Amino acid sequence: MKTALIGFAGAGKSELFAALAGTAAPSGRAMVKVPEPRLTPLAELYNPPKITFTEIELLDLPGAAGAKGGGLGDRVLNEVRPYDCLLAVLDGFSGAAEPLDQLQAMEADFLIADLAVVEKRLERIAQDKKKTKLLHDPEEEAALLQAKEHLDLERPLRESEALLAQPKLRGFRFLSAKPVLWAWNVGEDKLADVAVPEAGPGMVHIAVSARLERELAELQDDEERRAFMQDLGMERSALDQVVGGIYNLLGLITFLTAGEKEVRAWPLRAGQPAQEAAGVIHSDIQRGFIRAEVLGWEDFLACKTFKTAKERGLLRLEGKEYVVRDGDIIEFRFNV
Ligand SMILES: Nc1nc2c(ncn2[C@@H]2O[C@H](COP(=O)(O)OP(=O)(O)O)[C@@H](O)[C@H]2O)c(=O)[nH]1
Ligand SMILES: [Mg+2]
Repeated sequence: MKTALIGFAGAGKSELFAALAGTAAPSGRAMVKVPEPRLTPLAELYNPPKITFTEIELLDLPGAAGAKGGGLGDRVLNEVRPYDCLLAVLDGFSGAAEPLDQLQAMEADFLIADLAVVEKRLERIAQDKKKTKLLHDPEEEAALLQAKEHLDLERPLRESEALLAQPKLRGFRFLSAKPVLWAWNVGEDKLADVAVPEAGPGMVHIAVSARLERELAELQDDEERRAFMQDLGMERSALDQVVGGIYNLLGLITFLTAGEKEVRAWPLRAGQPAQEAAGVIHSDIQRGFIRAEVLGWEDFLACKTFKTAKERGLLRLEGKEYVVRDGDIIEFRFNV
């Protein structure tokens, strides 16, 4: 869940970063708590000393990152390469450049950078082939040629499920293969009536005002924040939209654990079985998995306590193949 901000200079990346990370965070890198309102009733029930949220690692490259009108630059592109997801900020407030032009310029930079990687590798393969057949991996070469064909058509790799699933391509960490959350940073007065494009394969669009969000993040009081949002007609905070977008793009759901010591939210890829969920907590729990005691979120809300849930037969015993659902409260039984 490592996410990097990207965009041309002055697009509002640092402003948005400050809004998401909380203004107290030093600029550059931050762990951002994923809002999880379902932890509140669980915390009220158990009153534990520890309430733990899932966190997203957020990177805002310091310094001049990409000149307006120019490209993003190799330094920026290389630094975001290890990240799972890109939060691409488009300047829609200053009027300096059309946000759609910025989006297309960034897409072009991703494609050109990926093509350069593919071509360099293919050249290397051609050289190796001349020297000795032993070094040659025909599957890798075929995969690279397919990727090249796709990129030559000016299509980002994230649009091809087959290429994304190709194990021989994974190690290259292609930029155009990364899921992108496009944040249209519009002027504070236009927030209410801006329309962003529909989501596409591997991409989601949100409208934010980084400036307003930063001011919002500075308010300590929840009530004050709610009033501020209501006054401005803001339905969801940038944090909620960004987190929602990232979870969407990465195909993540949340499961919960609850007890006297800690209540906690955990991320899991949708469709994963209980034994994988156990592994998110600890490899010992995964290895020694016996069964999972599961209470669905709606059932918890209806029962209020685990005792009542048990009496009503809603506390389920599930095996390792059980596919975890969003909001499941799980207690794992295991032996080590
Ligand atoms: N009016 C307005 N100004 C903004 C907004 N977002 C950023 N800015 C300003 O634009 C300038 C560049 O923003 P910054 O976050 O530093 O851009 P970065 O280069 O992408 O990190 C700063 O002076 C910000 O205060 C916005 O939503 N509205
Ligand atoms: Mg900046």
